[in-house]
Amino acid sequence: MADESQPPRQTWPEDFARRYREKGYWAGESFGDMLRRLAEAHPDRIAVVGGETRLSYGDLLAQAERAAHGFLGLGLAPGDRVIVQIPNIAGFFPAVFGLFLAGLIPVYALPAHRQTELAHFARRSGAKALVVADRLDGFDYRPLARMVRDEVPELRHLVVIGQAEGLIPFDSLQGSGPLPRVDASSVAFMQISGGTTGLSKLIPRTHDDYIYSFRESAAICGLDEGSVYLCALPAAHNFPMSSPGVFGTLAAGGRVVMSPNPTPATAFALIERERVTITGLVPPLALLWMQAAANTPHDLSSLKILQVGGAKFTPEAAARVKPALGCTLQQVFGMAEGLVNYTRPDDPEDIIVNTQGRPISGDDEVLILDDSGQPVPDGTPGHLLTRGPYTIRAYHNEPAANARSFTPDGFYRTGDIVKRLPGGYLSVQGRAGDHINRAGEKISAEEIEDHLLAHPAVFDAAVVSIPDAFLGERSCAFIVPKGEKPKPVEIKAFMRGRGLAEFKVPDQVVFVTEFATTAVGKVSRNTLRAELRARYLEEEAAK
Ligand code: OOB
Repeated sequence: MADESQPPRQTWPEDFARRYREKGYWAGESFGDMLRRLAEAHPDRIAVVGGETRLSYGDLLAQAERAAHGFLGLGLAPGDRVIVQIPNIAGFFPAVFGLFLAGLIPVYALPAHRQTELAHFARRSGAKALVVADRLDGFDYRPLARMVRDEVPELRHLVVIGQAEGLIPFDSLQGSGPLPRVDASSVAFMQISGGTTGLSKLIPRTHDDYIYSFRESAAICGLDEGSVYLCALPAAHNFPMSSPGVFGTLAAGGRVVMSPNPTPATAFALIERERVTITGLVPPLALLWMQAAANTPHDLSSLKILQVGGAKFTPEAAARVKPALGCTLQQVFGMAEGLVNYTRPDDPEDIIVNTQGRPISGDDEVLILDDSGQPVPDGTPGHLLTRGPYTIRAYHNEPAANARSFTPDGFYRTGDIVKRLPGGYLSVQGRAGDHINRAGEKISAEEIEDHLLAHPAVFDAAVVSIPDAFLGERSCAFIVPKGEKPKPVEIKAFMRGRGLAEFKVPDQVVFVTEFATTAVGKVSRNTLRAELRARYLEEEAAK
């Protein structure tokens, strides 16, 4: 039985760790030490802009140190986990660097997550505290925080950035004196996996491995002190966090601008005002931006690189980025578990438009295998497996999932089907697992089916992805009712009532009288999902 009270551990075998250190990938610097170094080098330079708040590197360190003392003053001890659910505001940084400096381990939730997800993260991580911002877009995070604590009482401390209303105000955290020494080889934080099966898993990332990934990403993107990164996607997601994202920008001494939402109206004004040079989007947002750029009053000429990733960007759309926005496209194919691929800014147009890039590191090992586990020749699609200096070797406390997701010699089975092109560039062809990639948000079919089965009128349910012109994929729930059909809106309302992130509510509900069975009994869930999907698409095409 997994012991949730234990802190997460670094999972590379010692010989690999030694090699990654010898090669200089793992530099032995913690997040806290990185911030101390940056603040010393340029204390007055602006590091973070969010709303009307502008924090210099010096301000950021001072606020983070105060917070670190305050967190420890609550009775938290180095190694304890703290769930962080903070939207794109300047306050994200003093909070997470405060945790890093105290040796506490942030567990990053997305602003879209609700009670069911947060309670799951709290249980799985053994978290003792939760940090939220008071409100966002009319949603109040304080009652949500209280509900999660009622469900998981071990989550003792609820800290609020903004109006605390009886909870612990973030601004009240303070103290002084020495802070603990934090080992760079230890786990710095945990991120949430998109999850191909069941509930989200926790991904432990070390200071060493993560800092390597964003330092190198910043170099690939040519970031320097003049770079201004617009964080338009939720900062807690791996792409805007580290590819090179907010941390890569800070590591390069640049400036991070937090956009409260990714709409062209909000983002274009910020690009103009702050002279933004680089940003990252998921494909549907890139389409929206290209459309909006045609008649915007805003000056977008400072933007040099638009990164697009999280889901497949079609070559047709990719070819339009430069004409529409006047900047270079960078395709980004990555995963929170580690491996990130980029097209390079000086790659030929053909590579930029038609591939999802190549790995960050010369020590990223990439295997592309057929169904029987044999390597396929270049140009042939196969299963992508990977191992390397910033790809995890195990999820936190998930023995069964680890046995499925990692080979005995430590390769991560990504679930993606790719082909390798000359130069080591990868082209993503599809996916082997059953999740829905809805505009970059990953939804596990199994997780949604389990919730649907809890509805009293549902006899059986299968959730599949359906191609969608805007979202890339949308979710469709096929339901066999017990008797009378409930209304699709009722099913959706029921799912919302389950305390799930809104993006997990099925986009479409289709009732069927039964699911196919074979002579030997029920077909596998994967086959069933594939059949339902194929039949649906055939019927749509015939309309
Ligand atoms: C990023 O991370 P996750 O963990 O939300 O999702 C990873 C999965 C990949 O395994 C792949 O299935 C899909 O998202 N994906 C793409 C893609 N980028 C990610 N599929 C096709 N084309 C792409 N360009 O999504 C993520 C993490 C870091 C950087 C960028 C994306």
